[in-house]
Amino acid sequence: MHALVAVVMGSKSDWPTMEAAAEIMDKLQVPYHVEVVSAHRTPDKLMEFAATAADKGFQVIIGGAGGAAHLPGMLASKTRLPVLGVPVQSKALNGMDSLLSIVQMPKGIAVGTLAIGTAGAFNAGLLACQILANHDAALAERLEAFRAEQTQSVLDNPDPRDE
Ligand code: RP5
Repeated sequence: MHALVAVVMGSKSDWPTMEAAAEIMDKLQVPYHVEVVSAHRTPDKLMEFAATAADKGFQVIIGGAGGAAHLPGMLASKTRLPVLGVPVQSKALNGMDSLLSIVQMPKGIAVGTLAIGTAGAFNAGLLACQILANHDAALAERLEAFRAEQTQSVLDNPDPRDE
């Protein structure tokens, strides 16, 4: 099936974080594409990727990067597709640098910024599924089932001392 979501990241080193986005999309059966596209090291590739993403059939782009994390904003500047930004946790500043780089977009070009690290990556995948579910009833059902299962799991395990 054709990939509807593009998951791009600045470096291979971002994959241990970004695979959380793939995890939830696998669970919800949403086809995605994964690729390293660096704003700093491969700027021409970045521009080309973003400029052609909509024509390739992608509907959402997830961009993960750490440090001076220009990737999501630069992607957003060259595509009308919704871009979800994931701040990867950096070693020097624990991801605060990544977060502020991604979240502080000037007015006029939007990036939806998620939390730092794997929770943000997972939620970016989840949010991409929610966006797609507006026009996909079967996916909407799978999303409802995922949420019901999550709720039930919490209700079934109220004692915090249990494993
Ligand atoms: C960013 O620099 C990447 O997104 C990554 O989070 C960070 C470090 O990259 P590597 O030096 O590990 O390739 O561009």
